[in-house]
Amino acid sequence: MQYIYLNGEFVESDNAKVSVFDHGVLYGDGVFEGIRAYSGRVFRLKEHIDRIFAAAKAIALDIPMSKAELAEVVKKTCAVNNLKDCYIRLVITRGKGDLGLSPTNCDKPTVFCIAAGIKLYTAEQYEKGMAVITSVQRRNKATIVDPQIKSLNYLNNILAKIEANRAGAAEALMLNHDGIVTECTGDNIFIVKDGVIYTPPVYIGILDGITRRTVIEVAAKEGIPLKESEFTLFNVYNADECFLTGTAAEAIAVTSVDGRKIGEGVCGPVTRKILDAFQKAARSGEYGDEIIYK
Ligand code: PXG
Repeated sequence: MQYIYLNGEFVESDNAKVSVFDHGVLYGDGVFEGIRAYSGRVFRLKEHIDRIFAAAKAIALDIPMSKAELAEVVKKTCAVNNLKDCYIRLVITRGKGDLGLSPTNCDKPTVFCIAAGIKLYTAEQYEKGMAVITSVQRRNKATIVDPQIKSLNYLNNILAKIEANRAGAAEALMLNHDGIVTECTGDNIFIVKDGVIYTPPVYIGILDGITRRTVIEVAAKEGIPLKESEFTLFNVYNADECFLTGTAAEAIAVTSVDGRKIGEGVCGPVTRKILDAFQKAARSGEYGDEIIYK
């Protein structure tokens, strides 16, 4: 039996229901986090909690509990389900209201948390890497809905993902309105050229990914130079290596973009090193918030 945290209690998944009047459903009005636990520890929990509080602040949503209480919800959801390695989805919506856009009639936010088994990529998938296409969908401008807000409104990215699916590619790369590379639909992007790793800066309109932050730290520890700088598709096509990072994928090689082979067309040595170092760090407990199991 899977138990879901929903507004203060744990309920069986079949009974975990939100109202059709919830503004999360009606308008995509809310925020979420995708988190992972490794060996009974929630990876970078404090950063995920800080990020969801920052996103909520940006959309003027008051989370009805403290950061410590919300962190406890995440850990308890894992513990109640006896999950040690899992994927965690934490969602906070504006709550139940009426049919108008205005949230004034939404009395209290809906808070739920799901912990579920995670589908891992195989060693072969990591080795072979994946094909990516560039989407015609531009990434949201930071002046419209800032991509730093991990909001429930992901249509922009979903349209790009549909395009990737139709093209038989695993992911879609998105550009900003100036044609600068931003990120993929649910992952940040890195390229490697002449031994240097490059990744777009947050200000061009991307999610400040927690895996991305970890990769930046890991690269420093491994002595691999890394620069946050703007680049175009030209730089991606002509990179020696390209990889994506995200909570689900960790770090996975991109071996072709828009039909152009990247480097040797396999997971390159820098990507390999980053992935190994990332997985070691994630499982070391160094960044993990321990879950107490009863
Ligand atoms: N960019 C975007 C647009 C994302 O949504 C990332 C980058 C990577 O961020 P993190 O913090 O995970 O390194 C994301 C993350 C899901 C799901 O279930 C979505 C994400 C992560 C995990 C699961 O859809 N988005």
